[in-house]
Amino acid sequence: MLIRHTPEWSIPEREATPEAVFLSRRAVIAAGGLAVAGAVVPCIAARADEEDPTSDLYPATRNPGYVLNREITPEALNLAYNNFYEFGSHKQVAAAAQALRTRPWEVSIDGLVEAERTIGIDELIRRFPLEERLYRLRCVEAWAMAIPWTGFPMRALLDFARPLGSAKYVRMETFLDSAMAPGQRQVWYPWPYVEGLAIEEAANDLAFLVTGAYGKPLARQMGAPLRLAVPWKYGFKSIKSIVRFTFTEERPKTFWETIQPAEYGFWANVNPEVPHPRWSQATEKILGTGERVPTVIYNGYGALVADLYRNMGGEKLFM
Ligand SMILES: Nc1nc2c(c(=O)[nH]1)N[C@H]1C(S)=C(S)[C@@H](COP(=O)(O)O)O[C@H]1N2
Ligand SMILES: [Mo]
Repeated sequence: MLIRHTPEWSIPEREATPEAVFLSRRAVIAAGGLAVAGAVVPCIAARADEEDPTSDLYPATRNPGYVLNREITPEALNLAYNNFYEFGSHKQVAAAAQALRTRPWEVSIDGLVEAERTIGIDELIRRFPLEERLYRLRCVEAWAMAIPWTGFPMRALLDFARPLGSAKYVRMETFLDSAMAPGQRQVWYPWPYVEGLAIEEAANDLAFLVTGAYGKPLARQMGAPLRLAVPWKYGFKSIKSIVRFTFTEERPKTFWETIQPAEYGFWANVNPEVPHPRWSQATEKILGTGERVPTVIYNGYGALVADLYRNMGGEKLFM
């Protein structure tokens, strides 16, 4: 029998649980109780940094083409509030995620490509010039952050992968290791986490493969050593800890689409006018500020991406 599982973000009282707990902790920090963030969070970051064989690449030069009209989310907040179901279906996964072993780490490129191959993460990262970009992140749960990512355009990976003309999509997969990631022992989830993009989306300037954030190698809880950032789409499209890129003719079935097809589609472009079946997407909470602001179509990136979807009537572009 298929167990119908409800994702954590669909629990109606979600506003009242982990986030409220977190934000009240923030209030403590703001009031001078720095011991909490000071003692715990930077240690987590420092550990990831020390062990990383690519630390010499950071900080990378900021690309001035990507600017924000909101403040960067404080790093400590970003390190302590994550969605990474491999380490738990709640936001406080940072400590558990330190079990993620990020070396050795191999990335496979397969499917409809000129030549399938596997490449070590350090060789992969060093192939491409890294740059910093300031991007928004809008979770489907209606909270938002703004993050200084470091990485390289996904188009550079496409050039390296040399997909065949018949490839229409790129499917991405997260690691699978339930000994390391306790969430993967929750067998009702369709592990490994899978996401996908149309080739044209992956080739868009905005699609970014992330190797770092806040001027250093990516923290484990943020999806080290390699994740996606597609800021015009809901956050669940931005898959973490990628081990595989597969080029396909058929549209891949994603993790959340497999779990709840009526609520989480393939395209998942941000749109304030298309509510989630169980809550509005009209506004979003900017984490760390207490502010709630109107959501913008394509999360404000329409000038760069709206053309991708011009002739796609009939597709559910916004779920
Ligand atoms: N492998 C994997 N990738 C994932 C997730 C996940 O649970 N597992 N969560 C997604 C969701 S819902 C969001 S909002 C973002 C959160 O990224 P952050 O924790 O760095 O803010 O990662 C996305 N990528
Ligand atoms: Mo999300």
